[in-house]
Amino acid sequence: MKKISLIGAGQIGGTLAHLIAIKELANVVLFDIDEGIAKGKALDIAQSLAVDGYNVKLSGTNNYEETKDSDVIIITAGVPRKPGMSRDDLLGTNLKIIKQVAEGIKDTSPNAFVICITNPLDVIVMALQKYSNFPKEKVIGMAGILDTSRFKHFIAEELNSEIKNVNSFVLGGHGDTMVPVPNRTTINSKPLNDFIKDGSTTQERIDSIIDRTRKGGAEIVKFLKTGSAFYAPAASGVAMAESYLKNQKKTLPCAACLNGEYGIKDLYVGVPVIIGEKGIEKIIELTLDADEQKSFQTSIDAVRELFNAAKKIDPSLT
Ligand code: TXD
Repeated sequence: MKKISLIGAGQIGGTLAHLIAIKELANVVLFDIDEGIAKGKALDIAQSLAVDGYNVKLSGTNNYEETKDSDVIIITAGVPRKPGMSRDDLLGTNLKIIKQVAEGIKDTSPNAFVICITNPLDVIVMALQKYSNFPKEKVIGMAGILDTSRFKHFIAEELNSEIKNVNSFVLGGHGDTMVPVPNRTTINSKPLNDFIKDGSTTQERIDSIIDRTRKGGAEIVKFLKTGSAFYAPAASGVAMAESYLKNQKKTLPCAACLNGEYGIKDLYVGVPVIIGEKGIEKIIELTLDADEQKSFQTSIDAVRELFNAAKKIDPSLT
C-alpha cells in the first residue's frame, strides 16, 4: 500500500484523509502541530472504516519522522481566510509555516510528489519548491481544479446540464485574476457560445458566472465565517494524488513551474498539466486568443507581484 502524509490536519486535511481512506488510495499519516487534531481525526476516520470494511491504516502525529518515505505529501498547513480577508493577506504567516514544512519533509521524503494547497497558493507553492529544493516536476499547487469545479458547477446550474458533461478549465493564478476560459467550454461537446447564440443563456449571465467563480472562495468564507472551503479543495487534491499514484496521466489545471512555456520562466502559475508516475510529466501549452492572453498576462503579473512581496519578507527566496 502506498503512503500519503497530510501536513495539516484541519478542515481540508481531515477531509483529504477521509476521501483517501474510502477510496483505499493509500495509508495515511495525518501530521499537525496540534498533535491532538492529527491523532483524533486519524482515530475517528480509522474507526469509521469498520462500517464498510475499507482496508487503510491511519495515524496522527506531530513528528516528521512518522511521515518518512511518503509517496505523496499534501500540504494544507497554514491559516485560512476570515471574512473580509484576501488570499494574499495570508502571505506573511503562511510563508513562515511553509518554510517549516519544507524543513520537515525535505530529508524524510525526498522522493515524494508534493501537492501544496496552502494559500496564497501560487506563491506558497513556489516558496515550497525553493525551500525544499525538490525537483520542480515533483512540486505542484492545487487550485485550478477547484476553480474549474466551481465554474463547471455554475455553468451546469445555468444550463440545467449534468456537471459531468461540462468541460472546461481555469488558467492563471488562484486569485481574483484567475482566467476561466468560456471560449473553450463545452456542454455535451457543444460550445458554450452556441448556448448564447440560441438564447439558452446570455453573455451577461456568463460574465456574472465568471465573476462568481473568481469570488467563489470568498462566497463560502462569508457563509462559514470561521473558515474557508474544504470539501471541493480536498476532492481536487485527491484527484491529483490519484493521477500520480495510479499513473493515470490525467490533464488537470494545476499550479506548475513554467520553464519557457507561455513565454514565462521560473514562475508557478495555473496551466493544464499531465500528472503521471513521474509527477508533472508535461505542461500543455495552449495557443491563447487575444482576450485569453491579456487576462493570462494580468494574472501572471499579479502572481509575480505577490512573489516580489514574498521576497521582501524572506530575501532567501531570491
Ligand atoms: O484552492 C486552494 N488552494 C485553497 C487553499 C482552497 C481552500 C483553502 N485554501 C487554504 O488551505 C487556506 O487558505 C489555508 O491556507 C489552507 C488550509 O485550509 P484549512 O481550511 O484546512 O485550514 P485549517 O482548518 O485551519 O487547517 C490548517 C491546519 C491547522 O490544523 C493547523 O494546526 C495546522 O494547519 N498548522 C500546521 N501544521 C503543521 N505545521 C505547521 N507549522 C502548522 N501551522 C498550522
